[in-house]
This record gives sequence, structure tokens and C-alpha cells, in this order.
Amino acid sequence: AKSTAIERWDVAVVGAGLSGMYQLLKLRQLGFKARVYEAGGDVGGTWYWNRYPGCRFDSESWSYGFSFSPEVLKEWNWAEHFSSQPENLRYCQFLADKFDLRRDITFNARVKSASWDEAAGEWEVMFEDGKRARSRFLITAIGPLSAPTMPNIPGANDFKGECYHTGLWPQHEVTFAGKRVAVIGTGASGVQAITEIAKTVGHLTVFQRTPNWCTPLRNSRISPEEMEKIRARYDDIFRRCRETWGCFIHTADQRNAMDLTPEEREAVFEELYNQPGFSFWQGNFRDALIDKAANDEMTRFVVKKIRARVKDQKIADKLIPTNHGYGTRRVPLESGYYEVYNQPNVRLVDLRETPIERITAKGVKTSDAEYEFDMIIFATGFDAITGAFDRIDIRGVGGRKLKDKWADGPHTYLGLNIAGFPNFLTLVGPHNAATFCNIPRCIEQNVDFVGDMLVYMRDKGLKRLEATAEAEDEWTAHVYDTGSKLLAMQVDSWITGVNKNVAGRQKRTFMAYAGGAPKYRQKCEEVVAGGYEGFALH
Ligand code: NA7
Repeated sequence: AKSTAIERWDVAVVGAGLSGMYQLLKLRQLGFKARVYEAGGDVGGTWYWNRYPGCRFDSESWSYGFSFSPEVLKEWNWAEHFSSQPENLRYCQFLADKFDLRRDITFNARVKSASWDEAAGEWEVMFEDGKRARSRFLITAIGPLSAPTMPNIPGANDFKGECYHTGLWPQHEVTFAGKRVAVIGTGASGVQAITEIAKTVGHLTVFQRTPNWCTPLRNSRISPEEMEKIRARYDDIFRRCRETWGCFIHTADQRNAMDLTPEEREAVFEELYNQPGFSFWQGNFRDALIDKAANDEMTRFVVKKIRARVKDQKIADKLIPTNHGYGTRRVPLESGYYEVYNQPNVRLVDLRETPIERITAKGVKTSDAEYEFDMIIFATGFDAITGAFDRIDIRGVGGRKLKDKWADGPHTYLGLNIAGFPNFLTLVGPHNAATFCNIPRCIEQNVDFVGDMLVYMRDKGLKRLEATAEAEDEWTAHVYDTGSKLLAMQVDSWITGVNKNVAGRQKRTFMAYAGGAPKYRQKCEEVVAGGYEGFALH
């Protein structure tokens, strides 16, 4: 180690994305000595790393921004209903400037390990450069989708041309004109990137392993006059977000799909399909993601839309998912995605028919052909939700590794703490409502909860918090119960914890919380009212 000086804090926070930034501000306001450690070179988290072309919100911008500061709501103007990554990053930087956050953030500090020192009642955090810090509390603000994964394809490092992962996109400008470009992966990132790249690319080849069900984003610009109208409605907007399951502005239609006549149902689908954002997914019939017959109807409607938009029906066949129904995986929102495949300079390679055998120095070799490229883009996603935890060697009481504890899937209390890991708080952690959320809405709730809890402990002279094993078992069982009815539980996805590129992630578990944010919030309020019920406080 270069330096032996150990920094000491009341609270260390890992990550300076939206959750880490708000947590820092809150801790500062409450009078705690806090430090944030961030692996990147600036604030922004997701919006710092995911600079790929086409990256933008799928949440309505004005429902996504933080609600805690009337000043921010007054000063910040959104330019589009679904804001793009450069603007989102500027928003994060605006927050950092406004609240002078950077003075308490250490950048380019990637945490390597964190271990609980029972004798001292402290966490010791070690960074990749050997530096160390100690704090009474350790808060992770490391995001649910922040550990990018490369495909487990032989030769993935052999390619000699330009090569990028969407989640680790470089700072420099990347151009596509006149180039032969490959995109591997068709999740939410791939769909956004493909659509944007297709506008300027020389020739594009998309390697698709599993097609996803995509519905239109329907983005538009916000004029200054419209922004003023939105600003006047902020109270209503955030109130609405607090009432809905995922804190989006969309509420499920309270009818069951099969109670309507086919014509009535079709009219509802048509109307939702023509509305922006997650309307079709989150605003659909209440049983559409639970009841197979209802889901089949919804799915059939989207098939029809895809077929109408793609000229060559053989290509449409490949773009239509066959192994899962609409909305049972995270729905990519698109702005002309299906039409991309009508372009003469775009080719779709179906990896179910012709799997990739290897990446070569010049391109990609499938079972039936060798393709040459100037650029390969990996839109292959993340080791979701627990992946960012697994990449840090986290050790609790008795040196127990968190990764081992979670080998069969996460076990947590409220998705915020883990038995055996005292004074460790996991914002937006697994089994937290924030995993299925218009995320800043849930971040605000998480951060406020944690802030209140630390103040409660300080006021009472308490120094150690830890979920009881019973509370954790009960919460974990409840989480699985909330997921049990979802058709999504029968599908491989990052929601069910399956990632074919990561060892130990082949079996389905459940990473999210499906009880909805209102129910989660209510549970947290009950916990507080009960004197932090379920936590052992000393
Ligand atoms: P996703 O949604 O996990 O998508 C990753 C995509 O990459 C998906 O289509 C995968 O196919 C594909 N993939 C992964 N590994 C391979 C290999 N080895 N070969 C071929 N194709 C592969 O990640 P995104 O970044 O798009 O989105 C993540 C979230 O970020 C998103 O849900 C939003 O909430 C924001 P598969 O389906 O596994 O067959």
C-alpha cells in the first residue's frame, strides 16, 4: 500500500450516482461526517457510464427528477419528455454543483473490499490503489445495473477493431458512418443503441439471441411553455407516483382483460400502444402480467404491431419472442426499432439458428458464416442487482462473505440490511422496492429511511444495527411471495437472476420486490413506528 493514513468517517458511502448524491446531501444536512467514494471520474453513476448512442430515460423526465428540493424543481428544465443521457448527466452535474457535493466525494476510487471489524464496531474499506478508510456505517449506493458483463464467447478479447460495451462507453466521440458495425445483444440498451446507430452506420449487423417485446417510447420535446405547465403540476405528479405500484405515472387498468369483449380489449390495447412511455406495460389490465390468458391477448396484439412494421415477414418471425409473453422481461422502449430492419444496410443474425462460435481478430464467426467488422458493440447487459456487491469482497461478522451468503439468491431485511452485516445499508439493494421502480422515487424513500434511522440511533446513543435472522427470513419469504404470481418468474431474465455469462447465475431466483412501492413504503413506516422493528439495535 502506498499510503498508510486511514481516513475516518461516521458514514462512508460507495457510489456517487443519484442515490449516493442524495444520501450525501442528507447525511450532511443531518450533521454526520460522511464521505462518498466513486469509481468513476465524476458524479452520475448510470448516466456517467452508459454514454452509448440512443441512451435515454424510459421514465417521463419530469417524474424522474428528484422531488426533495423545491429549488431544483424551479431551476431545472427538461428538454424532452424522455430525456437523453447527455442531459441526464448534466442534471446530475447540476445537482452536484448546486449542493456543492464534490467536496465530499473522492473520485476514481474503486472499492476492492469492505470488512466489518466487530471489536472496533467499524467497517474498513479498502480501495484498489491500496488506500483505506474506516467508518461506523457503510452505505452502498452502487446501483442495480452497474456491473457490466462481457459475453462468454471464446475470443471475446481477440477483436482488433473498435470494441465497446454499452455500459462502459468511452468518453471520446464514436462515429459509425462508412463503418461495418456489429451489435451483440437486444435488451433495453441494445434496442436504443441499434436504433440510433442505424441512422448513420455504413452497415449494421445485429446478433440476437433472444428477441424482446418492445413498445413505442413516443418521445417529444418540451417547449418552455409546456415546462412551466409541468412545473405547476409537480405536486400532483409526485403524489401520483407515490400511489402507483412502480412509482411511474402509469396505473394499471383496474379491470381484468378477459372481462371485456375482444373488441373492447383491442380498443384498450390500441389506446395504450399509442401513449408514451410504459403505458402499455404498466397501464395495462391488472391481470395482464399475472394471468396467462390475459397476457396471451396482450402479446398477440404486440405481434400484430411488429408484423405491420417489419416488411419482410421472415425477419419479423425472428424479431417476435417465442419463449415468453409481453412484459415478463423488462420491456425495451423504442423509437423506430422495428423499422431499422427494413433498411437495406441492416442485417439480423438469429443466434438460435446460427450460434456464435467465436470472436476473431476481424469479426464474428457463427456456425455458418464469418463476418468482418470495423466495430463490435457488446450490449450484453449486467450482472444485475447483486453483481456489483459480488465484485467487492464484503465480509461481515466472523469474516463471512456476502457473496457466499447470497449464493442461492439474496437474503435481506427490507432490501436495506443483511443479518450478519451490521451497520451496512444497501440503497436500492436486492429485494428492495427500488429494484422495480421509477428509481429516484424509491431512492428518496430509501435515503430518508436510512437518514432517519441514523438520527434515531444517534439520539439514543446506539452504535450498532443489524437485522434479526427472523426479520430477514420473514422479509425474504414475503419477497418471494410477492413474485410468486408473476409470469415473469417463469422466464430467464435479470429479474430472476439468470445471467448465462456469469458463473453461479444459471438458476432462477428472485432479485426484485414485486409488492409495489406503496406496500413497501407502508412496511418501512411500520418498522419505524415499531422502534425499528426487526433490527437489533445496541
Ligand atoms: P439486458 O437486458 O440484460 O440485455 C442483454 C442482451 O445481451 C440480451 O439480449 C442478451 O440475450 C444478450 N446477450 C448476453 N450475452 C450474450 C451472449 N453471450 N451472446 C449473445 N447475446 C448475449 O441488458 P441491457 O443493458 O440491454 O439492459 C439492462 C437494463 O438497463 C435494462 O433492463 C434497463 O432497466 C436498463 P439473452 O436475452 O440473455 O438471450
